[in-house]
Amino acid sequence: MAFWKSFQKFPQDKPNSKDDQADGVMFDQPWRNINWIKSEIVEELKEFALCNPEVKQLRFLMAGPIGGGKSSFVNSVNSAFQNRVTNIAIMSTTTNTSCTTVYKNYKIKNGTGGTLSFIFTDTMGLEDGQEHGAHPGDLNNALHGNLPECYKFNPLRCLTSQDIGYISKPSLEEKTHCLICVVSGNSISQMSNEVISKLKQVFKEATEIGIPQVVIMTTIDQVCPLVKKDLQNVYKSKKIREKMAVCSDTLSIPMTCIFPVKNYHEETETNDDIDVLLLSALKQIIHFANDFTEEL
Ligand SMILES: Nc1nc2c(ncn2[C@@H]2O[C@H](COP(=O)(O)OP(=O)(O)O)[C@@H](O)[C@H]2O)c(=O)[nH]1
Ligand SMILES: [Mg+2]
Repeated sequence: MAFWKSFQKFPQDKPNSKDDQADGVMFDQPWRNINWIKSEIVEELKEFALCNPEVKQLRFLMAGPIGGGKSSFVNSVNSAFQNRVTNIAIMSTTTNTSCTTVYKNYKIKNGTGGTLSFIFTDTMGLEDGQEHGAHPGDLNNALHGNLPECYKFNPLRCLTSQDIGYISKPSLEEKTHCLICVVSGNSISQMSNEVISKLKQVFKEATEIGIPQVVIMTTIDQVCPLVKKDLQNVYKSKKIREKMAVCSDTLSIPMTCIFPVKNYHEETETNDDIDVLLLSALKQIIHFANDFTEEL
């Protein structure tokens, strides 16, 4: 059975109040529950116990179109734990040039001198054309744990078992435990068929080896002004839900595995609501990955 089929069915939309019906933009009640108390979720994540003794660190592979917000997501999660806006993964100032060209691991500090029990691996974005962006074969390599750290992506060809640096016998810790596809909610509808097809190849490979997959939908502040004004409106906003449905249809990923977030992009100080939404998504990712390692 596919890993997501065991999750609860999607709750029914609640009917709107009269005022909201007049606007037609908000559900009366949020359709997903979020505990907006940051300290509680931070504690939960810091104390999280991994179930497979051979895996001391969960590995999350970030993939997605160029400019989707992969590097910003890593930075934002790190910022949420440090209580200050950090910049460990280089972000681009535009959405059409790839800053990330090497395969790089990012550990997240716990804020008290140690690191948390997971690492993100950031990858080059997927682009149109065979001579641009990450080669889907290399993302498949990364899923299997075959890519060495600091590997420089070559859009024209992927690493093979004949090449120097190829990890032919990866340890359980070198393998990916969750695939995180990061897309911008604001531009998902304009994503080209070629990029969608490259992404689907990676999802297919992950499905074949049983690796859980999630979609992080970024830029929700740009999708809905009511969410920009108050992030706690995220699961009341019809626009956000519509964009999530577009992500679900486009990438063939169930809604239960799609998480809308706002990354830090212009702020100089952290904000509890931004952090809670990021950390709630992270919590699900950690659970999916941990469940996966139990069966390895
Ligand atoms: N408004 C807004 N901008 C974002 C968000 N996430 C990322 N960005 C911006 O989108 C651009 C691309 O982000 P980046 O993390 O470099 O994308 P990557 O290519 O997938 O690593 C940068 O200019 C970010 O500041 C978000 O949630 N909201
Ligand atoms: Mg990047």
